[in-house]
Amino acid sequence: MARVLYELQGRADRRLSPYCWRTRMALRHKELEAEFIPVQFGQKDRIAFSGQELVPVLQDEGGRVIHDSWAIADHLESTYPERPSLFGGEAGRAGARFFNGWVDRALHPAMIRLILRDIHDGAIAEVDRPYFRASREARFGMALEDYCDPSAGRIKAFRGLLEPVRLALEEAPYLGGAAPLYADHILFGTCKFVELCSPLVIFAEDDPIYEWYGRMLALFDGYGASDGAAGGPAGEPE
Ligand SMILES: N[C@@H](CCC(=O)N[C@@H](CS)C(=O)NCC(=O)O)C(=O)O
Repeated sequence: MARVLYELQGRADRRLSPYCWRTRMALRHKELEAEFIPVQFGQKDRIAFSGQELVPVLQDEGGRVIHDSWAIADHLESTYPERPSLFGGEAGRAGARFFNGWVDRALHPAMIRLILRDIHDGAIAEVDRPYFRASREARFGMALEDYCDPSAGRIKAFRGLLEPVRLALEEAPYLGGAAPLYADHILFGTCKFVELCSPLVIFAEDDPIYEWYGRMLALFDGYGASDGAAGGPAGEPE
C-alpha cells in the first residue's frame, strides 16, 4: 500500500495548513515519497477512517494510520531510523517537542489573530466559508471581524514573541544548527501558512527570520517554495 498524506486544501488547490506543511517537509527530510490527497473543511468523510476530523492524516505503507503532525513526525523518526534524522537524537526530540507546543500554544494564537479575516475571505475554498466562520466564531466567542486585529501593535507583539528564534539564529543558520531539523519545519509551516493566506508582511527584510525563511524555501530543491497545488503553480481562483 502506497504512503498517502491527507492535507487541507484551500482556494486554487493551495495546501494551506501549517501542520500539513510540517509533515510535507518531514517527508522530504526523510526522503520518503507520498501521494497527497486534498481535503476541504467540508470533506471530513475523506478522513473518517482516522477516527477524528483534523488533518494531517498519514496512511503509511502497510496501512498504518497516524494523525496529528507531531505524532506523524515521531512515527517517521522511529519507523525510518536509517534515514536523515528529524530530531538529531533523544535530546533533540525533547527540544523539538517543547518547540512544537510553544508554536501551537503561544505563536499560533497570536498569528491567527492577525490573519483570520484573510483566511476566511481569500484563502479557504468559498464553499468552506460558512463552516469556517461558524466554527471559529464559536471558538473565539465573537465575530471574525471583531477578533481579527492586524494592527501595528499586534504585529509588533507577534514579532516580539519570536525573539528567542532570532537569538538561536545568531549562532547557527537553522534551529537545528548547521542543518535543518524538525524544529525548523515546525516554524516553516507557520510562515508558509501566513504566506499562502495573507498579504501581511510579518518579517522585515532585515529580520534574521526572513533570511532563515529564504533558506527554508530553498530546501529540497525549492520544494517549500511551491504552494503545494497538485498541478504546480496555483491556477485561477475558484
Ligand atoms: N494538533 C494538530 C492540529 C491539526 C489541525 O488543527 N488541523 C486543521 C487544519 S490547519 C484542521 O484539520 N481543521 C479542520 C477543522 O477545523 O474542522 C496537528 O498538529 O496536526
